[in-house]
Amino acid sequence: MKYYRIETIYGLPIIGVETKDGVIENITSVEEEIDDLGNLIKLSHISGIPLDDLTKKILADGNPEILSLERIFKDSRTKNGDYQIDRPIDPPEVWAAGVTYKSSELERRRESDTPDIYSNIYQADRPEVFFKSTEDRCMGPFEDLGIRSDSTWDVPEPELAFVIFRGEIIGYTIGNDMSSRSIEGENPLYLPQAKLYDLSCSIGPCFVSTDTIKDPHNLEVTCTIVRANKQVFSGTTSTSEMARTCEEISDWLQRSNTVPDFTTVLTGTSIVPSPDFTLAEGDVVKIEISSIGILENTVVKV
Ligand code: DO4
Ligand code: MG
Repeated sequence: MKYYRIETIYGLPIIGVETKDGVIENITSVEEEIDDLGNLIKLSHISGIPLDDLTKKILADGNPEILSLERIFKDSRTKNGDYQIDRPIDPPEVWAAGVTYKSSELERRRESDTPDIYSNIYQADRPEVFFKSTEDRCMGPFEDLGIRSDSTWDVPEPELAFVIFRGEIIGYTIGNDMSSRSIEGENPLYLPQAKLYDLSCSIGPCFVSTDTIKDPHNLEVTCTIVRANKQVFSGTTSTSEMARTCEEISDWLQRSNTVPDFTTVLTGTSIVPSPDFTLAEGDVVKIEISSIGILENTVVKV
């Protein structure tokens, strides 16, 4: 099932569950204490009932309010109206894996004076895992995303993301690992500055449980960038091209490193715009992953 976190015009948070294409059932209208996805996930953990089964039971036992996803998206895009979509969860930490796809390795070799480090890590047992974002730098759907004022070459990185609870992967969302290629290309030791700055990450639009996505390694990923109403970039890939599994990344991340519940992990990109492309203020970046949805953000300078 797909879980959306929505804020109503009265400032009340609700959890909407997409039970049919475009149809949202408001689970909070049935159980008012379930106004946060974290509460529902904790309840599922305590009761031992799988998340989607518990959700179906709660919805079937009540009379949930029905909402339209199209309407919620329209309100959120215009930042006007009764419903504003939020990040599906508040991640206390966001981590990311890198060079998990061949194309990422090749593109980074091209931009770097030390290309071998990328080939080495692509082949090594230990993956590249880096700290990507804090909760306050991680944005939600339809919010602004940043490009650094001291960077000259900037790209979005469309990535499948997974969410960890009690050490286990419990579901998936979409992540945008915004990156400065000029800063990373100058020296790989600048990676934290290329990756972590104001508005440098987004997740959403929803959370999909592992009960629903049983195989995360066969999802289609598409990224489009629209500038002044004209599409200026489009790329497609599949998570089947990923050289590592989500479980493997999660295992390496958590070796001698306890991560808090709802830590979110981006799994790497394989869609890289050509070297003559850089993001500009006002660009709209849309990332679509099959079985999840579309994460849309607008670019601003920070
Ligand atoms: O090594 C730099 C970062 C790689 C990355 O973010 C990716 O491959 O997605
Ligand atoms: Mg990345």
